[in-house]
Amino acid sequence: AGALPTATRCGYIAIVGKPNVGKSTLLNALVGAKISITSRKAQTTRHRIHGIRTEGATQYIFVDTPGFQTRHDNALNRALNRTVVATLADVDVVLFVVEAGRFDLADAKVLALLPSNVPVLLVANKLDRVHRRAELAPWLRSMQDRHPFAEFFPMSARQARDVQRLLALCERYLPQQPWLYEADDLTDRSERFLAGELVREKLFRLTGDELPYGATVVVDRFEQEGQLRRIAATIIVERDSHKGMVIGEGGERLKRIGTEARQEMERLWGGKVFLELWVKVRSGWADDEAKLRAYGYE
Ligand code: GDP
Ligand code: K
Ligand code: MG
Repeated sequence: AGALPTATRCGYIAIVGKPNVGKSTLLNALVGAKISITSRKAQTTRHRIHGIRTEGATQYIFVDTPGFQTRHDNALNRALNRTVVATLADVDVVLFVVEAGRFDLADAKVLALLPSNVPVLLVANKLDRVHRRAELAPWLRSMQDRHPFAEFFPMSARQARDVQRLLALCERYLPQQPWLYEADDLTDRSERFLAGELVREKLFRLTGDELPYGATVVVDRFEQEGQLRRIAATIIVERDSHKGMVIGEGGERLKRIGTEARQEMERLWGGKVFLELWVKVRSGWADDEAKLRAYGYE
C-alpha cells in the first residue's frame, strides 16, 4: 500500500514582549537563519517581519514584532505600538517572551494587550542567566496568577535543543491547512529591506547609546547582476553631532559599519556585495508622520 497523503499544517506564531528580552534572537533561532536584526538596544526591531520555517508537513510562520514602546511618546513609537496590536489579532498562538525570573511594569503592559481568545505560551528566556535555579519554580507559580497561560517554557534562545523543543510545542497549535509560502522561503521581506536592516543593526551595535533612537536607514538603490548585488544606502540622523558620531575619526566607524553589513549580506545571500553608504541629517524625522512613511514605517 502507498503512503497516505499527509495533511499539511500551517499557522502564525507571534513573538511578543518588551524590548530586549530576546524576541529577534529567538526568531532567528527558530527559523535557522539571521533574518531579524538584534542588538543590546531597545527599538532595534521596528518592523513586523515574518520568519518562515518548513519542516516535514508543517510550515511555521513566526511574526517578530517591535517591543512595545512606553518610554517616549512620539510618532515613531506610536507606529511601532500599532504594529504590535495589529499583529496579534490574527495569529494561532502567541509566544509571550520575558526574561526568566523577572516580570516588571513593562512586561505587564505588553501582557495586558494580549488577546484572550488566542493561546499564550509563556517563554521564560535567558535561562542561562539564572544562577539560582531554585528560585525559578516560585517565580513560575507567581506567573500563573497573571494570565491563563497555555504553557510555561523556560529556555535559552542560544540553546539549540531548547529551540527545537519549542518548535515541537508550537506545532501542536497550528491548524491543518495548506502552506502559505514556498517550502524554502525564509521571510516575507525583500532582500532590499533586509539590506537596510543589516546596515541599521551594525549602526546600532557600533555607535554609542545616545544615537540609535534618532537614526534610520533608507536603501536608495538595490541592483542585482548575476551573483553581484550593488547597494546604496543612506543613514539618516537627527543632528549634525550625530553625523560625526556615525562617520567617526577619519571615516573609520562608517567604514566598519559598511564592512560588517556587507559581510553579513554576503553570508545571507551567498554572493558578492558592493555597498555604498551615505550619512544625512534630517532633524525631527522620528516625529514626522510623512517622513516615517517615506522611510518605510507602516
Ligand atoms: P528583542 O529586543 O526582544 O528583539 O531582543 P534581541 O533579540 O535584540 O536581544 C536582546 C539581547 O539579548 C541581545 O544582546 C541578545 O544577544 C541577548 N539574548 C537573547 N536571547 C538570549 C539568551 O537566551 N541568553 C542570553 N544570555 N542573552 C540573550
Ligand atoms: K533589542
Ligand atoms: Mg527585536
